[in-house]
Amino acid sequence: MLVRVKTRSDPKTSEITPERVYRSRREIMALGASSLALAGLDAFALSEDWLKRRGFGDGPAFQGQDPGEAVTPFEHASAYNNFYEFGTDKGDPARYAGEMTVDPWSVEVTGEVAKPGTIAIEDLLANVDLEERIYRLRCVEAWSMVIPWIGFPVKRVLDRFEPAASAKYVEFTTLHRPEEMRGQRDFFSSIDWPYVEGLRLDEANHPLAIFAVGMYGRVLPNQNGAPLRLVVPWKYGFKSIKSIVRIRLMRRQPRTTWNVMAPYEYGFYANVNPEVDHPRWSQKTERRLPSSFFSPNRIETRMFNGYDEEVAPLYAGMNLRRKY
Ligand SMILES: Nc1nc2c(c(=O)[nH]1)N[C@H]1C(S)=C(S)[C@@H](COP(=O)(O)O)O[C@H]1N2
Ligand SMILES: [Mo]
Repeated sequence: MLVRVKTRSDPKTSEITPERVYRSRREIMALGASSLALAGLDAFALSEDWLKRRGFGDGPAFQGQDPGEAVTPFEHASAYNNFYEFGTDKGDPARYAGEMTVDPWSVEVTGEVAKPGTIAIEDLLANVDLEERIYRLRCVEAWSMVIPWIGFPVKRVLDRFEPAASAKYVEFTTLHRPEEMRGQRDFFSSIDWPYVEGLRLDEANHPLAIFAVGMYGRVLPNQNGAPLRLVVPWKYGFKSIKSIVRIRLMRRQPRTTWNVMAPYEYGFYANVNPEVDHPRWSQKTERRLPSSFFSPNRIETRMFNGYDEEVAPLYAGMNLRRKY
């Protein structure tokens, strides 16, 4: 399928309009179903069928690292969300994220890399082995869930573009498409779109940091960040940026959305830490969802969200009260 091979003459992402990407997909489809089947391609890149062929898709398999805690029911994980691009109410993402087009989708990798480029998501995923990882997700708002993700280490993707020795940080950017994301059209929104997050390169390369393409044995629902989102389980949930379209390797620490908006409340590191309170509330405990007024299900928050054995070496010698 030569149409998929990237060449030096390919346009820069800045030149690719959504219509143009759409048209090239239509041209691929015009080749007909038989040639698609021969090439082993789906008309829709990240389908349930595609997941099945990768060994997933028949409901939760739970083959990953099991935290030994009850998995949050899918109905909660897919209905109680933070995705401000679709509104600030917890139910807004499930209500409105269906308005986002996730196919076709491509990701631009740029900055301090030997091989910058824009890659279609199906090509990005072509050679990666998917794994299930059952992780705790701790929101800075003091609620938490346990979610079985399907994904692969972030490092798998970064290495492919050959980060330069000068690369020390990674910046991730969410789709900016106000016509499909009503929160981005909201006149009263205080967020400077698009949503941006970032990690130190050694954090991004840590084996626990993954890109997720699915959860609960299915492809990611749009409200959970389809088709590709970051999951960094030892940090507050806002670091786990959704619906990523751009990855930039950088020399300096990137400016990230919440950190720029309220630096005293949201640090760049944002490691889960029960000893460092948010200025307006304690971080010592959390509500494990599902929870209700009558059974609040309040549990103690753990250092690095319980992943301290794995990730503490990343922060050896750092003052985590100052670098919160
Ligand atoms: N682009 C984008 N990514 C985002 C957010 C957002 O508003 N926009 N919210 C973050 C926050 S605060 C949390 S807690 C998690 C929630 O992920 P979930 O809805 O899959 O549980 O997504 C994070 N990623
Ligand atoms: Mo969050």
